[in-house]
Amino acid sequence: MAHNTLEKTPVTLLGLGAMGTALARTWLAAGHPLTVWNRTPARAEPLAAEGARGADTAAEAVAANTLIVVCLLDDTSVDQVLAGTDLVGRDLVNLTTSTPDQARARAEWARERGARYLDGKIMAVPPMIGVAEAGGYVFYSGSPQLFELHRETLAVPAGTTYVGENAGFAALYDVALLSAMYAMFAGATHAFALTRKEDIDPTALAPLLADWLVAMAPAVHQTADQLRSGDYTKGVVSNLAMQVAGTPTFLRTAEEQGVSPELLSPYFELMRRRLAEGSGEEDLTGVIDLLVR
Ligand code: FVH
Repeated sequence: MAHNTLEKTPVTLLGLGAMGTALARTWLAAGHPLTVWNRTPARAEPLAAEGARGADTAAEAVAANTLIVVCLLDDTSVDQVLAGTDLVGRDLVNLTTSTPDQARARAEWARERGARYLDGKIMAVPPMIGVAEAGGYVFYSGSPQLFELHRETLAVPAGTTYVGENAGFAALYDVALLSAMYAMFAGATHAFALTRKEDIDPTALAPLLADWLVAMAPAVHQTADQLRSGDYTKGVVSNLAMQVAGTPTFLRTAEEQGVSPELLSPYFELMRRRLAEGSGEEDLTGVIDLLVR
């Protein structure tokens, strides 16, 4: 289908790594006039052939449009790339991974340079970009007016989830979800290690693991309800005392299988500490209080 590019918001994109390139292709496919710049110019060439305008410098790319999207390696590279650019009157959308404090500092940095700022954190890998059914989305935080103004353009590569005016919140949600993901990967790593030396096909274990993790995931809703009410015994099915009593079985199985318990032990230790405080009738929720003290 032909697109009328005159109706589409022009976009400048700085950073054409795996993610930047995927983003660029979706805006081009949707008919947005696109200006691109990358430190290594060769990465812009295929996109130029697909209709993007390649800028020679980051400053030239920033001068070309009002909406500037940045997708670089880290906050330091954002500093380096934007250093020589004039951001006055620009709408800066930064999709680069950072900490919440870095995002808030970048918002203030942009404001001092006369730009409006929106922080974005991408909950997707490059193949999910532009594929609506893949479920990828981007957390946005910062100026609500800027989000509304550019919502349609920002929704082209992936879904949009606005999480508040505090510019650090997109990064906080991002790191919270990814931290949970790494803990899940750690659990799966331990499970595969336990069975590694046996005549057990990992491809037979994998679907069982995946189904079990999916079945257990809704437990986070009960955790959230307990945190909100402050009653960690509400709706408890398997209390802390029972779960701690089971931990020697896990540790002994690891030993029997010749597997290091180093991924499991820190969590078990926290469970034991919470139990020692007299919280045996609670859920695991009380461990959160041990962490934030
Ligand atoms: N790829 C992924 O799976 C994840 C998914 C979730 C979000 N992340 C974040 O997205 C940012 C960009 O990631 P990426 O996948 O595009 O990363 P790379 O392919 O490594 O490309 C990095 C780009 O950054 C440029 N760059 C790096 N350092 C500098 C610098 N000092 N000055 C200028 N540009 C710099 C690099 O340029 P070049 O190497 O091609 O010259 C690439 O354009 C990132 O925050 C992820 O955490 C992706």
